[in-house]
Amino acid sequence: MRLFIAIEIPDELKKKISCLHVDIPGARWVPAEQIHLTLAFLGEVEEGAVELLKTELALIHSPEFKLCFSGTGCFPGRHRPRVLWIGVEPHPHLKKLAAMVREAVLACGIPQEERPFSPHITLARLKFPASRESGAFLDQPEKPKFTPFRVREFTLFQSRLTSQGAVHIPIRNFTLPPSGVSCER
Ligand code: 2AM
Repeated sequence: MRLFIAIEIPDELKKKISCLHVDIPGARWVPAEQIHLTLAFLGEVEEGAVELLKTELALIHSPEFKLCFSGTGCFPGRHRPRVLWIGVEPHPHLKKLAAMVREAVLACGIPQEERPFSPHITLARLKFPASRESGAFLDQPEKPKFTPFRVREFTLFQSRLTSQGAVHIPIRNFTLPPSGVSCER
């Protein structure tokens, strides 16, 4: 099965984020219900390895934290935007969680990319080269603001590819232990 591990975004916030949608030629906007913060993408994993993966993920002991948003941006760069996103502040506990998830996945013999974790929430994937509209979206003088929220768990998802696009199915949630730490604002 095709798997990934992510932080779920509260429904209220998903709705607000999806209000950022504007008309950009060739853009596929992520539907509100699928908005998430990816911690690790696993790709195809044999069914037999999923139980071990759950066991490894359940061993993760990383404190809960407050997730704060930064401005919008794109991958790989302004000259050739393919993915539009909202940035997420790299709270040390978020970086620690992503590193521990990565270790757990590797411990199951599932390969992971070498590139460093760059926390973001994908808004849209672009089919065409840079357009006036994508430039205007990234240059909005009024940056979107979203209320931070406390991350108390992370989730193992299955991504089922269908003719209507991917369907994300939560397989299991993993709770993070409480912490009194909040983000600097
Ligand atoms: P991203 O949008 O946060 O970059 C579920 O499919 C998630 O896994 C996607 O939202 C995407 O995260 C990430 N993903 C999907 N396909 C991927 C791939 N081939 N390589 C790396 N990450 C991928």
